Amino acid sequence: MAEKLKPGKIGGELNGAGLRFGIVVSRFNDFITERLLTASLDALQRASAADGDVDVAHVPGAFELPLAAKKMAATGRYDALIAIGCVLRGATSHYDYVCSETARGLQLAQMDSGLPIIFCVLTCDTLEQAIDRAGLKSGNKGFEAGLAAIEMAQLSRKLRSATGSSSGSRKAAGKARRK
Ligand code: INI
Repeated sequence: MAEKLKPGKIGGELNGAGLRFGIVVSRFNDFITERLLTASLDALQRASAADGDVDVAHVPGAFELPLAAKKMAATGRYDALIAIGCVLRGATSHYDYVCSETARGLQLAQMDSGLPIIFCVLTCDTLEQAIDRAGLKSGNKGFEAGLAAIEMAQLSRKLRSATGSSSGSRKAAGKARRK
């Protein structure tokens, strides 16, 4: 019987040394968002990210996260970004607009820039649900976001160099021939 195919694995290891991270944090519901930020920084520090390689920018609310993330991405300074916010359901439909436009804007910024932007925006019905996700019963989503940022930054680096050594160089060779 033929041996099972063993595919090459491209993984992003959890080592933040030498990588640069930008974090954009919403001030709205800062009782929650500052706890998420602390946990994100903790994850980055435990994975050996250096002080000078992490920047934090604050914005008024979750709705402002996408533009700030897009501008941070455009600096070309970072290997990954983390967007931190907390939207709590109120009595009107405002919550739905803020949630959907924040998620849509962050995904657009990520896809337009090609830079990983980790979605650490809690969207909760109650303050209790948010507290549970910011360090209580359900762990801390900020810590998970820090780990996701490292993994995606590492994976992106590997995919960049994989592209450079195969299809990327083929594309470059094709362009050179056409000139
Ligand atoms: N912004 C939040 O980050 N969380 C919320 O729960 C929230 N609520 O409920 O209104 C919120 N609103 C503000 C919004 O993000 C913008 O800052 C504001 O509309 C100005 O553009």
